[in-house]
Amino acid sequence: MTRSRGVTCPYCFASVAPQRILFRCRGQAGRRQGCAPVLDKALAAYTGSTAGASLPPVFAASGRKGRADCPDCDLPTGNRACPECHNPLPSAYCDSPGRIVALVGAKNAGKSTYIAVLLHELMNRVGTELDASLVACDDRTIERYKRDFARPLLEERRLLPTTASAATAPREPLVYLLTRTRRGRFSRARNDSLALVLFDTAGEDLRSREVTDLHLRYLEAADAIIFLVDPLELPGARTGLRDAVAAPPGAGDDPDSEPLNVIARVTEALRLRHGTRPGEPLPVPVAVALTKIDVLRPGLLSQSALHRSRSGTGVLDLDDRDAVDEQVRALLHDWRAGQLDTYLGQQYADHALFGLSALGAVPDDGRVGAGGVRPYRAEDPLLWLLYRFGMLDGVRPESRSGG
Ligand SMILES: Nc1nc2c(ncn2[C@@H]2O[C@H](COP(=O)(O)OP(=O)(O)OP(=O)(O)O)[C@@H](O)[C@H]2O)c(=O)[nH]1
Ligand SMILES: [Mg+2]
Ligand SMILES: [Zn+2]
Ligand SMILES: [Zn+2]
Repeated sequence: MTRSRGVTCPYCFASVAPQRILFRCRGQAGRRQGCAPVLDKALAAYTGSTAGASLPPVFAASGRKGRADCPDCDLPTGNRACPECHNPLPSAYCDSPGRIVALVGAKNAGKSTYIAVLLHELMNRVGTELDASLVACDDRTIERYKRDFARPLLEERRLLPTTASAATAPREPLVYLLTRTRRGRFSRARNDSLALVLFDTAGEDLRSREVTDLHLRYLEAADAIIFLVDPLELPGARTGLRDAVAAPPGAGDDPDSEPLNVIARVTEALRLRHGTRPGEPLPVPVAVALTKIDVLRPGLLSQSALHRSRSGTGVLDLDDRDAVDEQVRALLHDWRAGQLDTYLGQQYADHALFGLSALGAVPDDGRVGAGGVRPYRAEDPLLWLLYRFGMLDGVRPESRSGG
C-alpha cells in the first residue's frame, strides 16, 4: 500500500503533511510561566462543546524534531496538534507508521463488545504471548476505554448500550501504540511499533447510503477493515443454533442491515479513495468475522478447526488459518450466505474469514453469563492483520517447508 509520508489525523482523518502539524503551548503548570488557556474554537467545533476546549494556544512552527518554542512565552513544547481539528497528535503516533483499522458491521453485530474484549486481550494474555505492549496515545483514549468499554462490560458485567449515531454524539477514536519486541535468530532484538486507531461505528450509521461525512473520511482512511457479521442475522443459520438461542426479533427483516448491503456501502466508500475501476479488486485487507459463535450448536463445531484453540506461540499458524478460513466459508455457504464470500472475493484482493466469540457464552438478561467474559479466538483477525502488516511471522507447523 502506498501512502503519502504525511500523518492521517485519527480524529478528523485529514491527511496532514509533517510540516503543517501544529504545536500547542504547554501552558501554566506549577511555577512555569506559560501561556494562559484560551477557547480553542476549532476543537470546540469538533467536539461540539466548549467544555474542555479551553487550552493553551496552538502555533505553527517547523518542528521536524518534534519540539518547538512557543512564540508567546518562549517555553519549549512537544505537544502536537492537528491543523484541521486541533486534536492532539501524540508524538508516538506521528513517529510510527499508523494503521487505521475500520471496524464495521450492522447494528447489533457485536462491534462495541468486540472492541472492549480485543483491547483487553491485547493488554493482557495476547500481549504477553506476542511480547507486545499496548499503550494508549492520549488521556482521552484511556478515559473512554475505561468508561465506555472496560468498566461496564468487564467489571460490572453489563452488556454495552447501542452505540449512538455520529449525528448526535461526537465520535472519538481509540488510539493506541502497539510495540512488539522481536528477537530474530541472528539479529539483535528490535522494537516494531504500530499506531492502532479503532473507531467504534454505530451500526445505525451504516444503514443508509448517506453515511455521515466523518464515516466516509474514516472509511477512506482505513488501512484495513474488520467486518463483523452476526450469525443470528443470517436466515440460513437458524438450524445451526443452540436450542436456547432465539434469533433477535426482526432479524433479517431490514434489508439495509443485511451484511452484504453493509459491506457494499463500505466498499463504495473505499473505492472513492482508491480510485479503482469497478472490476479492479481493492488492496485493503479485509478480515470478516462471524461473531457470537458461542450460539452455534456444539456439534457444528466439534472436530473442526474453529473448535481447536489457537496454539498461541507468538506467530501466525498458517495451517490453522487455512483450516478456519475453509470452515467459515463452508458455514457461510451452508447458510445461504455464500454471496458474501463471493462478493468479497470479487471486490478485495485479500480477505480472510474468521469465527470468534467476544463473550464466550450467551448473555442473559442484559448481563454477561455467570462465568464472566471468556473470549474465544477474538484476537485472530488482528493477528492476521499484523501478519499482513509485516509485524508477525507466519509459520506452517505441519509442513516443514514454511517458516
Ligand atoms: N452470544 C453472544 N452474544 C454477543 C456477543 N457479543 C455481543 N453479543 C450480543 O450482541 C449485542 C450487541 O452487541 P454490541 O457490541 O453492542 O453490538 P454493536 O455492533 O456495537 O451494535 P451497534 O452499536 O448498535 O452498532 C450484545 O448486547 C449481546 O447481546 C458474543 O460474543 N456472544
Ligand atoms: Mg456499538
Ligand atoms: Zn484532525
Ligand atoms: Zn506559550
